[in-house]
Formats: sequence, C-alpha cells, structure tokens
Amino acid sequence: MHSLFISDLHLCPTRPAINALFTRFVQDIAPQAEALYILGDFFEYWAGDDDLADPFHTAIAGTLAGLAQRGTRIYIMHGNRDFLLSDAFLRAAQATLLPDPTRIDLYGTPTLLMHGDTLCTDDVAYQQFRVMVRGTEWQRKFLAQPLGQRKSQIEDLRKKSEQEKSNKSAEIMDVNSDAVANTLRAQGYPRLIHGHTHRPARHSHRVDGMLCERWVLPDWYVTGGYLRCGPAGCEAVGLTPDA
Ligand code: LP5
Ligand code: MN
Repeated sequence: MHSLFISDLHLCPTRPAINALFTRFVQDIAPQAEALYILGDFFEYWAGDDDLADPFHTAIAGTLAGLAQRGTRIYIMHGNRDFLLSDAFLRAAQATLLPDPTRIDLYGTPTLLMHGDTLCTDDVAYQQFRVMVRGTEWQRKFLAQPLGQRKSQIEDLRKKSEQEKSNKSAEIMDVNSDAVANTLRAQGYPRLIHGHTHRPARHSHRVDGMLCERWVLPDWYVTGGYLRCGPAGCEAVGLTPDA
C-alpha cells in the first residue's frame, strides 16, 4: 500500500532520454502504487488544451490513461509552466485535477501538497506575474488567440524569465522560511510535499512545538526521481536514464 509523488518533469520532445525514463517509470514502477500525484510542471509548458493534438502530447496523455486503466489513480496539480492544463487533457489522461494547496490523509498522516511556487514570496516579480496570469479574464483573452501565437508568446516569455532569473539570487528563488512556517501553522499539518525549486531534500521544521517534515521533489532534467509514501513514512528514490 503506497502512493507516489513526482513533479517538474518538464516533459518535451527534445529530451528523449527523460521521456524514456518517464515511460519506464509508468510501466514498471507506478502500476504498483494506488495513486500517482503529479505536483506541477509535468510539461515544459502548456499553451492550452488544443495542443493535445500534438502527437507528443497525445502520447503522454495516453501513457497516463494506460496507467489509470491498470488501476493507479492519477492526480495532477498545476505548476507555473502548465497551469493551463484543463478538462480535455484531464479526460484524455484519465486524471483528476488537484487545487493548490490540497490536503490529503496519507496513510494516517495529514499531508499538504503544493507545487511550491507560492512559497517563494521573496520573488516579488514572479508573484506579481503569477497573479496576472492566474486571472480568469487574462486567461480567457490569452486562450482566445491562435495556438501558434500563444506558443510564440510563451517562447518570448521563457527567454524573459531566464534573463530575469540570471539576475535573481538563489535565496530569492527558494522558498521563504516564514511562508513555509505560516503555511504549516495555518494548515496544522505535519507533512508538506512540494516541487518547483528543483532542490530535492527532506527538511525538518519545528512550528509552534510541532515537528513537521517538508519533502522537496526532484526535477527530471538529467536524472529523475520520485517520493514513495506508505503507512511507515516516505522515502525519496532516484532514477537514472538508460545509457
Ligand atoms: O519556470 P522556471 O522555473 O524557469 O521559472 C519560474 C518563473 N518563471 C515563470 C515563467 C515560465 O517559465 C514561462 C512559461 C509559462 C507558460 C505558461 C503559459 C501561459 C502564460 C503565457 C504568458 C505569455 O513562471 C520565474 C521564477 C522562477 O520560477 C523561480 O521561482 O523566478 O519567474 C520569472 O522569471 C518571472 C519574472 O520575474 C517576471 C516576468 C514578467 C513578464 C511580464 C511580461 C508578460 C507578458 C509576456 C508576453 C510575451
Ligand atoms: Mn515550477
């Protein structure tokens, strides 16, 4: 009895070794789990559900649906790269969308799931940008444009984001410790699992006398990995692409 957690795969056609690693994970490892939780940034970016017609996207959705058919429940949360994933993708992948944050009872331990970007409160420019693009009206207007136009705007934005990141310190782009403490305090939860920062680790926090653990999931750029949680607790497992 266990569940698996992954995030930040940033899947795209130009990383074939990682795509093969993900396929192997879905075929050999994930079917033994009751549930697979994908905590955001599953895709390098998502321009809208009409991009499901892209054969790469169709294949990935089909891979998830195949896993669901084998009996593993699939949950997905939006990341900052793929917050436009919507109903058509969820249907094709046979996945359920989770709001950020989501609270679950994980084999008796109350556990809070997040993508992680909202914890990076020192990154003020990003947080302002986030408020804008998460707005319903902004998204309606963005999605009303032709797919090709949306993709080229995203490519422009990616360049701008990389440029801005090169001027931000590592601390600014990590979680803010007060934001973590306030989240754990407000939720009263002893365990938090998130991704986004690409700094995999298990952190211990003492909040108002309560001992909490915070698991940060790894990205899947050069290698991959997942968190496996059961009644006895969680363990991080690394994955390496075939040579
Ligand atoms: O993604 P990552 O980890 O590299 O960096 C993030 C933050 N950057 C982003 C931007 C995404 O990478 C771009 C892809 C999103 C696709 C979404 C599709 C729909 C939106 C389309 C909009 C045209 O999330 C980065 C953080 C970093 O995490 C660490 O937390 O620092 O934040 C930024 O770099 C944002 C800048 O600081 C602010 C950007 C302002 C841009 C304003 C112009 C908006 C309109 C652009 C139109 C071309
Ligand atoms: Mn992210």
